[in-house]
Amino acid sequence: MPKQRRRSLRVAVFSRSSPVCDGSGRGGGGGGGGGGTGNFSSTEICDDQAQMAEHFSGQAGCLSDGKPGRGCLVPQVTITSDGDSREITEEDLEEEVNGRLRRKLSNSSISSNGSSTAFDESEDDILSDNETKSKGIVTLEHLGDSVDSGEQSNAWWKLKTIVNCPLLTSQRRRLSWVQLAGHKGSFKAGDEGSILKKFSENEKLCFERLKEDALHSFVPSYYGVVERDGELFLKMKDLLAKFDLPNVMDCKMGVRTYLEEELVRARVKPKLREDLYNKMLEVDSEAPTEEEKKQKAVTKPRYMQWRESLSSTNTLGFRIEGIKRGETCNTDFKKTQSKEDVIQVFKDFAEGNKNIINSYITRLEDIKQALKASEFFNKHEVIGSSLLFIHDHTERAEVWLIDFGKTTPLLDGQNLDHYRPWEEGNREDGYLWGLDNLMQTLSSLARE
Ligand code: I3P
Repeated sequence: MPKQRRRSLRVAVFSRSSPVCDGSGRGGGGGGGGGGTGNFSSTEICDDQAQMAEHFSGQAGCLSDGKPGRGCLVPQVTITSDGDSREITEEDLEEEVNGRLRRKLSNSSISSNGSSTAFDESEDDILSDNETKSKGIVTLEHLGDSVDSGEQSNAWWKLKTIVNCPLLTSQRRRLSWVQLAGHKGSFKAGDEGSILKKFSENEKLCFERLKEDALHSFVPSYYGVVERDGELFLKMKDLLAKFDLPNVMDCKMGVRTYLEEELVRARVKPKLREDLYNKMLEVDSEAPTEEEKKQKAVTKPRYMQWRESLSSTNTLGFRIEGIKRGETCNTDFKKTQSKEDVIQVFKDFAEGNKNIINSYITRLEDIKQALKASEFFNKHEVIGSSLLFIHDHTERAEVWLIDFGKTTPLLDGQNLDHYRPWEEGNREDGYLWGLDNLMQTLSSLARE
């Protein structure tokens, strides 16, 4: 590859100020939530590397009981033509990736197996660089001709503004995107029937492992790493491609949404985030503690825990992140916590259609069986991963497992049962407990 091109690839992949790379998340949120700094006050910081290594090796250390919560997600629209993409081989990756990526990649794999030695980085560097962030997304097929009014339809307006020339349906399908949840600018349109997701070494490894796993028919098909416009992407199946104006829901699974590593790092090298503090304030001006108000900042785990307690993550083991119905996106579920509220949201989403609800239940039963049989699932801490519900007016209904950017392997010989309550050090994620609750939610709807 010519030198010039190599250089631009590096810059594009790693530059935080790149127009594609600089998205750092979503907007602010709804209300409620408690104060309290949890375990992130300076007095509880473990600043000893050996202590941190102990945490990483799975031996319980400082226990965290901070308060969680939710912020709000802002739909993002990314419109790109398929452009000039090409497949990237392992050789290319080796060749292209200079010291910095090597450092990042090794951090990912080392930290994920619990023996990181990269102590010099702050909490946000764990699986959180732009190239490693991963979130639930939704792509939309068709825009329709009407323009909704109000804030939520802003994205559609932008989309329609850009797509103002006559297009074939297939082209429109490829160009029509909305991201319900996740980091800004994480996705691009791929070839027909595929999407490109910003490269994450961790997620790439998960997709590779999942290819041979019992779960493989419940995760989007993975087509490898591609380079587009100087950036690396994971190419995968567009799950919405075969639906007709689908309704889509993203449910983030598990009783927590941060890795144990993130907690440890927050203690070793806490990083105060003003953006997260502001998101917290938007939801509940009373949520920050006096100290946080003085600092005008919170640590990420504190924010994540607060967000989890505000939603149903802690109480049900899953939470609704966003819904697209018709042409309207709703990401304001930060305070949807009670079982009753969650049931109501599902009911609205499925428009009370029992066929759709029953199809979802059947699919979830299959997923549960596959999860139980899955070696991958048995040996990974599954954090921040979502179940994507999709149906359309034909009553076709599917559920898919997505988002493995923060799914990390356990140490050799370790495994999780995904039911046991989480205690720091046991790496349990409560995924199956959440799935059971989700299935009960749908079953109660089916019985209504
Ligand atoms: C975001 C959400 C994401 C998290 C992101 C948060 O909050 O918890 O899961 O990204 O962290 O800001 P919200 O949903 O309230 O907007 P990761 O899962 O990748 O850690 P970030 O701001 O560091 O991207």
